[in-house]
Amino acid sequence: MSNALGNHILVEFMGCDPHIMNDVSSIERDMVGAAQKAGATVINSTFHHFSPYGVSGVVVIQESHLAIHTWPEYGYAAVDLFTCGEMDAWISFDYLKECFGAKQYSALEMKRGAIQLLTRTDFDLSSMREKATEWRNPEMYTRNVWFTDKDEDQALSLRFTGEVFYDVQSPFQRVRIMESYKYGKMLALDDMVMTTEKDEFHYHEMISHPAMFTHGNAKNILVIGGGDGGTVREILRHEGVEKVTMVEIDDEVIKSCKEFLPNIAAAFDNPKLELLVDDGIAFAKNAAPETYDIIIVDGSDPVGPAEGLFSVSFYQNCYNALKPGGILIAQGESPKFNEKAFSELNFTLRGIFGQENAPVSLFFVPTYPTGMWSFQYGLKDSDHPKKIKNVEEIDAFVEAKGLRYYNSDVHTGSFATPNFVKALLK
Ligand code: SPD
Repeated sequence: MSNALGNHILVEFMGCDPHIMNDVSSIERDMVGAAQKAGATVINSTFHHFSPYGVSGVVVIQESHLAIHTWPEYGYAAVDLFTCGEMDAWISFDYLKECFGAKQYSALEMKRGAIQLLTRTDFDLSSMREKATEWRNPEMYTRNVWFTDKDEDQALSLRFTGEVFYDVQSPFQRVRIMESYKYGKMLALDDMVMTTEKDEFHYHEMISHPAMFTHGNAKNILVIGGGDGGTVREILRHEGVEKVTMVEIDDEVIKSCKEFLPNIAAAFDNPKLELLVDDGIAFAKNAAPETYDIIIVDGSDPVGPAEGLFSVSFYQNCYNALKPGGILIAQGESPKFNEKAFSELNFTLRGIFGQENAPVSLFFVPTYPTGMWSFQYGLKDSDHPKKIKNVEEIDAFVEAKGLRYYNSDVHTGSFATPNFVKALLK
């Protein structure tokens, strides 16, 4: 009989593959695998990714727990293998060493709960038996793997199943399609949620229809970004549209969404669409003056390849490429999450289009940090989108197309500006 309740191995894994150390999904799989390899019964797993670097997680096993904290930038993982009973945690150690590609390692083994120091008091176990039987079923363990989109101070976390359908580092960004429990499959670029199966309609209906109905007769439309295809799908619902040119810089976004998010990437075969895999910033610079009725900038957040989509020169080029009466609409960030980017973009648009010609529309996306998001407009002598004349036409369209977010009330209401937003825009 052992003279201790448990055995604790404190492990230092060094020189590990930094990409693995930053990949919450594969770390969860490896930690659960390490437990199972050693014959443990897994009860549940909880893993979180921290932006930009690091993963923490625990696998609770009937024989105690396995825990990890990683520092990808140092290729380092601190791992605890705490076991009791007959389980040999060194089997888990060997398994993880291989999975993480650790070049160096050290381990400190210590006994926990020295019997000589403890006094035993037995409980009445009869009421606990049913629960204990459940725990013994290894197929029933719960996984808690969390994807977190965050800045330094706040975050949005989605629990995902751990399934990763697509994971490619393109020349521009890491493109992933993962599965979340609540919102279905999700496109993430680097560590930011772009769209999900279950709430994509909020964003895609609101980036498209308010501008289309404000204009009233848009025929030639330019979409910059929007590689998932949701924006062009909505624009092409309008029968009067003659041509949509879409310029997406990253082919991996298009490929991944065509394969795994076909309901969003649903209009790529439409003959009115010209799809260019190219730099949208350069495209706008070279565009012929007064060409487009509407320009839509469906870009990512202002880091990485989308940074230039927030610059003065880019919006000046868009202004030039719009016809008189044309409308620009841009992904405008959040007044509660990226206050600086939100207000700077509005300042830029007011400087180019005029003080009264850069209204902001607010809408709700449950899978973006804070949930409150915006589109920002540049009106080149067009009507103000708040003053809609075609309510019946809008509502008939909404009904016919089965829209789930946009309607004429939402159209007008989205241009109402809360006081704290007004203050940000001063
Ligand atoms: N933080 C998310 C910013 C929105 C980026 N665009 C989403 C693309 C959907 N077509």
